[in-house]
Amino acid sequence: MDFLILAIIILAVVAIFQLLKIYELSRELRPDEAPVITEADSRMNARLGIVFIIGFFTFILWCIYKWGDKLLPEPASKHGVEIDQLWDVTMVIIGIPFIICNVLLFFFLNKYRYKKTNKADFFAHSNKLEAIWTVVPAIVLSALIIYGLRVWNDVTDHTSISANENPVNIELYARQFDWTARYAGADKKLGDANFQMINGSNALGLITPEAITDRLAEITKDSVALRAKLDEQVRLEGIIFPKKSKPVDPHAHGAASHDAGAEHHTPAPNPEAHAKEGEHGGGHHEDPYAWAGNSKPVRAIVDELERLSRMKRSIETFAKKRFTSSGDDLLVKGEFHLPVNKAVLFQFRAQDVIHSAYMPHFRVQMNAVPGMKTNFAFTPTITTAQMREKTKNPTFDYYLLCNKICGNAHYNMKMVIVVEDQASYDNWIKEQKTFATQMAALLAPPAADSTITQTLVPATDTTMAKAPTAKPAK
Ligand SMILES: [Cu+2]
Repeated sequence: MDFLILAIIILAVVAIFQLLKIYELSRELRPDEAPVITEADSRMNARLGIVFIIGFFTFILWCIYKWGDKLLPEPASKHGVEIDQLWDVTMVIIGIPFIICNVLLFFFLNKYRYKKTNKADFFAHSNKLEAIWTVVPAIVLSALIIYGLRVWNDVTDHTSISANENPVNIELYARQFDWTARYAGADKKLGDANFQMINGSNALGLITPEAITDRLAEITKDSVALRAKLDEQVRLEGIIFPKKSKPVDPHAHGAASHDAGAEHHTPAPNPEAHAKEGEHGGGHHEDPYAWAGNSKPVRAIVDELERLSRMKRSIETFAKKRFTSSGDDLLVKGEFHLPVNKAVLFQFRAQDVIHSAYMPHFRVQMNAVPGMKTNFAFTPTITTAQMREKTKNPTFDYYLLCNKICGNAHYNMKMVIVVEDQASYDNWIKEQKTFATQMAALLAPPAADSTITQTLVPATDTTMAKAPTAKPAK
């Protein structure tokens, strides 16, 4: 079969080669019919070129006339005016040469089109011309870039705003696929957060004493469940577990471990696990889990237990340090409010992938990147009500959108922004709930079920360091 296919391919190649040869031979027999461009063809092309460029510029002018002022309403923030000016100046400065160059291009296309009487001029080089068309654009573009950088520095200079204007502090937290707005609470500061704190009752990973207790209890609970799973797996696979070593807490050197100082970072699976000897090898093995042999399930559980253990230690470490509690911060979803004519300092964070906070009416866009904080400050100048009048659109709303394709429900990642006077804003903010109250409500146990609370907060936490108690199956 393979041979047949090979033979067919070879024959096909030979056939194509032969056909090409016949074609070449036959061409020599035909009279020479090389295409000749006539003066009429050339005139036609030149005139079509002129029709094209007139049509092109007419279309652009029509678009500007029709939609030029309808893409976005007037900028609703202080710096938005500057951004729009920068845009206009840039468009004029690059637009004029664009029009001149294209008009000339098509004009010369017509003027110097092919005519029998025309004779080409030989013109090799001119230093003067080279200098002019290098220096002039260099100066113009430098001016444009310096202007742009000045506007950008102005827009992103948050230090002066923080120092002088006592801004409203808001964090916009992005995750697939929604936004949460967090307002600085009574202490006027956005409290601390850490991704390791993220769980079902704390989507933003905020740090408060209660959240730390809750998270540690959760980790303990997860570890207990994993220990049980490990015991079961060890029993199923008939693995003999070394009696004296601590399998899942490699950082507890010295305390109970026999092989203090051994390297734990290189888990080279050892099929000849010293499990046969029934006790730990005494330090000459680099793999602390050699007893697990090649068992992938056991190693996976042990890895997960270690990860939880690391996370627990890390949380305990920052819990001991001084932190700004986020308990008083207000968490808002769906819609958030801003007072008009007051500086707002935004902080952006993301949980999973890069998102981008886009508030087009305020001419704001800033990436929200996992693992770092980004900032943007602006002062809204037109209330939602005023903008509804200006646009003659009674349903007009400002929006916060996600402007990075961040996943399949990206399109739905938005929040309404309401800009209003200070009094209305103050009333609204009074109604918002703090993170502490929201978390307490989430964690409140159902009245009848008291056992859950008991397992949530165990009295002691020795479970993570204890070795599995299972005996070998045989
Ligand atoms: Cu997004």
